[in-house]
Amino acid sequence: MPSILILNGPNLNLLGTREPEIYGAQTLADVEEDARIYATSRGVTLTCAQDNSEGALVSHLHAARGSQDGVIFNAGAYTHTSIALRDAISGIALPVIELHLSNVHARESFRHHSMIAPVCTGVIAGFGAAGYRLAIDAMLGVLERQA
Ligand code: CA2
Repeated sequence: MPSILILNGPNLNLLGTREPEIYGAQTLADVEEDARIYATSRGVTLTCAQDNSEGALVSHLHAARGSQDGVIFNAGAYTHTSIALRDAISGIALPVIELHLSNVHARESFRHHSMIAPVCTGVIAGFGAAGYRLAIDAMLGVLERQA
C-alpha cells in the first residue's frame, strides 16, 4: 500500500477562520479528513502533519525518508523564501508535489517565484482543497511509473 505524507506549512492551521475567498471555508481538519477519505478509497495510507516553523518542516521531510513513498507539500509562504526546505526536498530523494490552495500566479508578484519548485516533481495550484485529491492521484501516477 503506498504511503503519502501531506505536509502543510505556516498559517495553514488558520484555514477556515479568515480569507475564505482565497483559501476556502474549510478548516485544516476538514481538508485533512476529505483527503483521508479519498486516500482510503484509492488504497493509500495517508499521514497528515502541519507546522508553522521552517526547521520543524525540514524535520518532517527528513522523517518522511524511509517511512513514506511521497510527500504532498504546501509550504505556505516558505515556498517563496526557503533554501532550507529546498535543500531538504533535494536531500530526501522522494517525489514531492508542491501544492497551493490558491493560484499563486494570479496573486502578488512575490508569490510567483517558488524556491522549491525546481526540486519538486510537479506543482498543483489554484484548485482549493480539491488540489489535495488531485495531488494524491498525481502521486499515485508518479509511484506507478517509478515501480
Ligand atoms: O495558496 C496557498 O496554499 C499558499 O501556500 C498559502 C500561503 C501563502 O503564503 C502562499 O503564497 C500560497 C498562506 C497560508 C495562509 O493561510 C491562511 C488561511 C486562513 C487565514 C489566514 C491565513
